Amino acid sequence: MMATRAHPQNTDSSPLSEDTAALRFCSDFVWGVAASAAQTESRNGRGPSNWDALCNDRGAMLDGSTNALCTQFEDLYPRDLELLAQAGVQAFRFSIAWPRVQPDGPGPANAAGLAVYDRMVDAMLEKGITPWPTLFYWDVPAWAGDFRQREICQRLADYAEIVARKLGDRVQQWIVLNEPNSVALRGYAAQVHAPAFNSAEAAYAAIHHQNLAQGLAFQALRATLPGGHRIGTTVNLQPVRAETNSAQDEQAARMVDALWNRAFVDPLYGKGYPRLAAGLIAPYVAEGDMELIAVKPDFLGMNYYSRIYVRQAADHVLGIAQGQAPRHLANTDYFHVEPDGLTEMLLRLHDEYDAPQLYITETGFAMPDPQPRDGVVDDLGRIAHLAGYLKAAQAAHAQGVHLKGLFYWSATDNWEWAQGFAKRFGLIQVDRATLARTPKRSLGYFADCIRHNAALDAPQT
Ligand code: IFM
Repeated sequence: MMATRAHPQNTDSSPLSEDTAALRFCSDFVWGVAASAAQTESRNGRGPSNWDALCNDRGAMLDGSTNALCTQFEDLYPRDLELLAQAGVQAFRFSIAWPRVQPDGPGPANAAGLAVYDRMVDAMLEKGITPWPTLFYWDVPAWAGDFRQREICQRLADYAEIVARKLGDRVQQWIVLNEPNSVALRGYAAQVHAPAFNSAEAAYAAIHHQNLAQGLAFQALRATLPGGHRIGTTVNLQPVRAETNSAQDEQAARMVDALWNRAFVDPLYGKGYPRLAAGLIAPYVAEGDMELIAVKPDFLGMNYYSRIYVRQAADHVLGIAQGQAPRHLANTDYFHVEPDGLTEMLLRLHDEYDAPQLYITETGFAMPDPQPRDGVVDDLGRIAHLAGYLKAAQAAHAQGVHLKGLFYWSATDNWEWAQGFAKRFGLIQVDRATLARTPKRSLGYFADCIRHNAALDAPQT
């Protein structure tokens, strides 16, 4: 077991211009990076998962890839940690693969699987990087079923307890779920993600059963972990806009806000399901569920990339489809660029949920990066977007939001689910053929921001 080394934390006192000093974050701000097991680890040594099944069914993802190897993080993480530690990164939000811990069925863990995370956590601590594991990041073991059924809730909580028993002596920051809204709506209604269902009822069940699984997992973690821990969760929160100002599109936008944002955050804080969604979800709610779900987390994680634009669409299972974003917005390879939406959502969370401690647990940019030159990938475009988002985060901090940290998505390029390897978000490039890691210039910019604890201007050249 490793002792935690103190961070080189936010102590830089080098002179900043008056303007830049105004762009500082709070003194205990956490600068981190994020990743997930299902997007970085290979299939070796773990049991089959829901995403393996989707790859097998479809033959491959859009770019012809599968998740068989990803970036082989479970073996190659020392190189990633080395580069991140050199940049001064203070925290790593990674995830534990449930199919590695319980590959074949319920009951005791697979010792070799759990040992992988034991080593990973020790390696992070040794480098002065605080581990922030996410327990459920979309990979469900094949034996555990799916979120249409209530049985999966206790299974997920049992798995969470196993991990807490093993790592709780060194891990203090825990994230229970990642983006349950993406899972429910993209996986159960839109057929984009595993398990690729196309049913409104399946999506409503998946909303409630993930919330309930989370409530049970919080209960198990709180009973198991030694003192000093903090337990939070993460939702992909996005302000919603109607594509047009027609009454139908405006109604679609209210519905998406209810199903995408509020159905996951309101019940956490004891507000129950939002009015527009409550009747749809009610068939899955049993007595006592809402009390279990109202865990009031120690912090709330928000993943933010952009706003959502929607329109009414009678031919879609939920009666709603993705709308056109305004044409003036800049685009990355995947999402459009809307830093002001980040400020908007942070202010809303602060106002509506009694000023919780907030972390931006993901934000990042998929860009068509050039080949490395002289050992570096020159990604000025990513830096410009990141600078804009950091300033937007700082604007919320300046208005009193308790913003306590930011995790860039992602540490390295990785496997972007249904998009395969085509979307590259990393601060570190991964060569697909050799898996060699090369730092990008954005890692250097991020390092400068960490050193100054501020949202710095992007370099011009
Ligand atoms: O890669 C994903 C991640 O798995 C969940 N949040 C959004 C990221 C970028 O699309």
